[in-house]
Amino acid sequence: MFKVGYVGVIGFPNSGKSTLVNALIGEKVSIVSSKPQTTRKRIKGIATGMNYQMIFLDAPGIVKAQSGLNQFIQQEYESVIEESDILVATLNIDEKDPDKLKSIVELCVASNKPWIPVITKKDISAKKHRVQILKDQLAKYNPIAISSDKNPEDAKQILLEKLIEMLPAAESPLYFDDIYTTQNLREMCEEIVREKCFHFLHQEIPFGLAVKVNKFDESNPKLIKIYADIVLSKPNHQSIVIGEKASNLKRIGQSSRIEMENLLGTKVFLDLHVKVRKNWTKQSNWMKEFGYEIKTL
Ligand SMILES: Nc1nc2c(ncn2[C@@H]2O[C@H](COP(=O)(O)OP(=O)(O)OP(=O)(O)O)[C@@H](O)[C@H]2O)c(=O)[nH]1
Ligand SMILES: [Mg+2]
Repeated sequence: MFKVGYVGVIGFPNSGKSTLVNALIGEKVSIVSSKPQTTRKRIKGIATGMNYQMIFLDAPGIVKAQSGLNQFIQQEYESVIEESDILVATLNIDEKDPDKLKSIVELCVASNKPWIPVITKKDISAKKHRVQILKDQLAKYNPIAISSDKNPEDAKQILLEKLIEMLPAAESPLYFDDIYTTQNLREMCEEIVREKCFHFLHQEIPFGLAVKVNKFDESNPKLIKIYADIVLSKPNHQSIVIGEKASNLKRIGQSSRIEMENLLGTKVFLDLHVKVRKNWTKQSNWMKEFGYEIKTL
């Protein structure tokens, strides 16, 4: 019997959702950073086996908001919960706030869907004692502890097997077995630049930052030319992103280009500019332009 289903990965910002999805799929489908709110739009990652296909929906971290970019993010993880057959809830052992644990359990129970709590970052040695505490607290939901960053093999296999058991039966897979994400190359390149911005910039800047690829020129298969903008919501962030003698922009560009070359398997020419669209995170037309469209009910 073949099995197919959507597995929504939910949790608070920075709890290790994207790292877990990448580890389960064995490919980098979703960008990762040490700063919260890295993922903004669900990322689809696909794992296909002999008798199953799992479509992981890597959701943005849980936030509450009435407007702007955070409202989009809230709608996004809420619809991931709605559209999933199974939920995986990530709970990181270094989370200090006990209410977060409670609220994620409540969210999963209220969804009426089968779900698995996954205790993440179990390799953080200073917090090792928290693994058992969380396991005890979640005992009735059969949690799995994992360190997706380090050596995930054992726990990853157990988690995959549990998920396969829970998948609904289906006639056939939804995607060809060599497809591991539904993102196109343009979107993946935008996300790569955004990840490098998270890496090289201060915490407060990336929230108001979007990346837009304006042109993706594949006419020369040996050198793909990519023209992209880093768009900021605050004018005073421009000089910080560019840096002294353009040092930050150069670092962001260089490491983005290397990763794009790996992804595309060819040389890349990357033309990167910094622009300001004041308060774009609060304006629906600009948000839509950058791919973050709020649904009106
Ligand atoms: N030590 C350790 N760090 C981890 C592990 N998993 C993730 N991290 C780190 O935790 C940080 C956040 O990881 P992400 O995967 O981006 O977390 P996320 O839940 O997707 O975050 P948002 O998209 O912002 O909601 C990164 O710095 C990761 O390297 C783990 O198993 N062990
Ligand atoms: Mg993420």
